[in-house]
Amino acid sequence: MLIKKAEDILSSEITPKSLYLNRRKFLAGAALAGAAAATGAGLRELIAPSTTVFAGNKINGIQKSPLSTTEAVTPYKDVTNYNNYYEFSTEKDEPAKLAQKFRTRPWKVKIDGLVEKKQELDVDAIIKMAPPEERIYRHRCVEGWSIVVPWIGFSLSELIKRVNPTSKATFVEFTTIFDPGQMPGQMRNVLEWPYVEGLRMDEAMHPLALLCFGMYGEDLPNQDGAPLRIVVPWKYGFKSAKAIVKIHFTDKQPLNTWNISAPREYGFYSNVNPNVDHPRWSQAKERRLGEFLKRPTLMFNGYDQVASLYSGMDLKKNF
Ligand SMILES: Nc1nc2c(c(=O)[nH]1)N[C@H]1C(S)=C(S)[C@@H](COP(=O)(O)O)O[C@H]1N2
Ligand SMILES: [Mo]
Repeated sequence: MLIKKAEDILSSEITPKSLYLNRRKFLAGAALAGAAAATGAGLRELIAPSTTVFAGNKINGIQKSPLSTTEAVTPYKDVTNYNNYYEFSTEKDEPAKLAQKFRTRPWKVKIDGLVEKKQELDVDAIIKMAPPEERIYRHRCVEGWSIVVPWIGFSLSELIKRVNPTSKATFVEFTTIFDPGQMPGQMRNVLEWPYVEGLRMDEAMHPLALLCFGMYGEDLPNQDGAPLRIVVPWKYGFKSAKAIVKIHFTDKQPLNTWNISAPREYGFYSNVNPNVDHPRWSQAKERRLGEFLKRPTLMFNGYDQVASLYSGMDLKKNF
């Protein structure tokens, strides 16, 4: 699982293997355990919120983000059983089953291109870079359905600012793992593999752009993009690449997978826009999973705070 479970801390750090620890660490551990016993609080609750601790598969110490919507959260079973994940299947009810045994550890993410600190990072090191937040976002698929999800992660900018892109880097490209042995969809040519997505640097640095590793208080389920994905709530869902293994900084606009597959239908920007129809259907309305009546789709999916990123741009041309 992600990082450490409370059980692991108890067994390997406080009791038997405490001998391996230096004295200070041992005393700190003993003090914690003592305080836990004294107050009747679980050890988990006493661990500082800045420490990400996954107890069982629950994520503790999560901060609630002010960037969350107050709309009703979509039921977990809908969000985890209705997925677009073409590496596994083009059917939305199949990734839940087909991704079950997908291996999400060990997992490395390569940082390269126009960046000072080129490196390969372990996903668990990435997760520990900044305190986890719960961000409840609307998510609108280009196909006309939407969900509201309590994602867990932190702003993508937290990672980007730690790796120092050079001043030439104007775009960021995200690449999904290529592993046809584990991902049956990659044995077929339904899309060009691996799945690639990209953002302009200012979009990637916007605080709403989320580097995501959990949801509903738990690890990200495999079908939702474990162990690490991007979530860009003001753009159509396909911009939010799952299971990423590479973050590449570049001075050229990345060719994103859906744009390669059908350039007239899927652009690079793909901002949610009720005024620009998909060539084959209207984008004016959406159906929230679990609801019967359609609701109007909002410009930028309701995230008006990103509008200034596109001032002066023709969003009909740059769809
Ligand atoms: N690697 C990868 N990422 C992907 C996709 C995909 O097929 N492969 N589908 C995209 C689309 S079209 C949508 S709508 C969202 C769905 O995310 P969810 O299943 O967590 O709701 O993932 C996006 N990210
Ligand atoms: Mo989508």
